[in-house]
Order: sequence, then C-alpha cells, then structure tokens
Amino acid sequence: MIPGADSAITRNEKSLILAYDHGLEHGPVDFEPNPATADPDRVFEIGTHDAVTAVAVQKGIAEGYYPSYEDDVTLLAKLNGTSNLWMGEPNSAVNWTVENAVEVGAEAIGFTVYGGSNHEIEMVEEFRDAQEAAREHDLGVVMWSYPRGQGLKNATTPSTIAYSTRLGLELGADITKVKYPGSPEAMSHAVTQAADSKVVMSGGSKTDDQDFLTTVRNAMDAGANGLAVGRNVFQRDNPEQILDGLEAVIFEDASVKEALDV
Ligand code: FBP
Repeated sequence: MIPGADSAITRNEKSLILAYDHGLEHGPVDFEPNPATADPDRVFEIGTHDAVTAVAVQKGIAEGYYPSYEDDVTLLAKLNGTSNLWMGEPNSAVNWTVENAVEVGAEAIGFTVYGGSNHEIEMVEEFRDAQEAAREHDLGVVMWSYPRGQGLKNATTPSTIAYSTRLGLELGADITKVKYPGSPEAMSHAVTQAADSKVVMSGGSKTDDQDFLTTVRNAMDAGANGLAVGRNVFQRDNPEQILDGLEAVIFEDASVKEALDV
C-alpha cells in the first residue's frame, strides 16, 4: 500500500479537494464571476461543506484565515506556485516549507510538477525534498502533475495524462491531480498507470452543471478517486449547490440525473 494513501484528506479513499490558489496562479480575474470569493473567508466557508475533504491554499491565505476554520476544514498546503505574470518556461516557486505548513495546521501538502518543462529537473528535486519532509511529518502528498513547456504540443493527450499519473506514482505522491484526458477510456488508462496511488481530476474552467457533473461521473467510472476543483465550484452563484451534486457523484455513486436533482 502507498504510504499515506488513505490519509486525512480522503473519505473512503475518495477526495474532493477545493483548490483556492487561483489568486496567485491566475490573478484576481478568477474572482470576477463571483466577486465575494476574492475574500478567503467566503471560500473557507464553502470549504466547510461536508463534501470537501480538504481546502488547498497558499501560505499567506493559510496563515491569515485558516485559524478560524481549523475545526471544520482540513488544510492542504500548496507549497509551490507562480503568478501568471511570469512569462518564462513553466516553473513554480517554492513558497513555504513543510515545517511551516505543519505549524499552520496542514495535514497534506500539494506540489506542482511541470513534467516536460525545461525546469523539470529542479522541480522534481524540490518535490523530493517536500515529499520526504511530508513523510517525516505524516502528511499526505498531492502532486499537481501538469506536463507543459516549450517541447510539449498538447498537454492533455491520453498518453501525456497517463505519463502524468505515472510520474506521481514514481516520485512518491499519494494522490496525483491531472487534467481530464477527454474520454473515460483515456482516464481509465491513466488510472491504471498510477497503480495503487490515487488519481483525482482537475476541475478546469467553469462549465454548466450537466457537462461538469457528467465529466466527473465519467472520471469516477474510469476509476478516479475524486476531484480537485476550484473555478467550477467557487465561480458559481451557488457553490454549495454544486457541492451537493458532487458529493452525490463522488461519495454516493449517484448518476448525473440524481446529482442534478439533489
Ligand atoms: P480549477 O479547478 O479551477 O481548474 O483549479 C485547479 C488548479 O490546478 C488550481 O489549483 C490552479 O490554480 C489552477 O488549476 C492552475 O491552472 P492552470 O492549468 O492554468 O495552470
């Protein structure tokens, strides 16, 4: 069994991670559809929904806001991240240490690796340090495995996504978060390559309820262990309502129709 595979951030081996690092990765533009979500308190409130197994944030958001939610929310410390202002080859600054994340209350770490980037070697070496420190502190390890860079023409082909999940297994992630590769068959292949480690689907830009829940249903049927989602939840007018539907699909094996009706 993968160490930490059933960790604080899973329920019955399934995860619904609410990602809220967009203010760094994309900037304030991501809060425009639902301006209240510029306030981290609003998103931590959303994160108290029963469906959410962890909220993933950067250091400043965790330090400033997590203390008010530590009884109701499991913290996933997103250790690296870079703004959209950076125009170079994909890379990600390591913004906090595992030791500091533990002090703030984290029960898992998240780390982006851009396989295929000219910076892949240093990113993987940074991941190694974080992964080993996480093991020492008994934290779950989630890899945002997003191949990209000048040599990569299409980052979401089935073979690239299967390679992404395999990178997570090979490098010691408990859970690897990947973009949906476009079909249940391709997702199934990617899940197989992760062997006993877990795979969660990345939410992506906002789509309508039917399309989004259908993609999540397909990913679950293909063997995925859940979802790590940001915009498809917090950009909605009613984030709690889509979380009700996601809870039904991910944890209760509901159909899309059933999930739309909850
Ligand atoms: P979404 O569900 O909104 O796609 O969020 C998932 C996520 O991985 C975030 O954690 C991160 O901020 C963002 O996507 C990165 O997106 P990009 O693919 O543009 O780098």
